[in-house]
Amino acid sequence: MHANTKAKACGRRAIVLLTTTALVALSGCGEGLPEPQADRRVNAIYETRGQIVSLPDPSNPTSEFMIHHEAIDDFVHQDGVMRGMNAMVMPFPAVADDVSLEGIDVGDIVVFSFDVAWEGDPKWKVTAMEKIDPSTELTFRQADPTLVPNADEADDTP
Ligand SMILES: [Cu+2]
Repeated sequence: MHANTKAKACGRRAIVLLTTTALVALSGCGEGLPEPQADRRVNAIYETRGQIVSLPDPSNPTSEFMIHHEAIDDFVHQDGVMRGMNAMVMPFPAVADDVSLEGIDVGDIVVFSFDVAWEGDPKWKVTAMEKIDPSTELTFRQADPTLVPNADEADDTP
């Protein structure tokens, strides 16, 4: 039942986020395209905006890739419940092979996607990243799942 809940969440995310990056999500959900890492099952993928706080530095093993991201209202937690993710400074320990951080600097405003694989290692991975207008004003607020369109109906789908 637990696995079913997660599979449902995965399908829903892929449909909601039908952007170019959603194609990556679909492959991660095991529908259609082959999964690049067969042992890392992706539960969902999310797109949000954020500001680069720090970049990984190969010469400093303790350095981290940190992004101050906006709230993700439709974020589904490991228990399958959509409680959202508040705006936060979040470490991203992994970046997909096809995502380049070249030209990305601390302070840049970006739109990016990351996938979530609760039982995977890493648990989340950046799957897309693009700089946006540096004058973009980000909003750092608490998550509010009630803002997600049709969230209730989707949760009740058999
Ligand atoms: Cu976060």
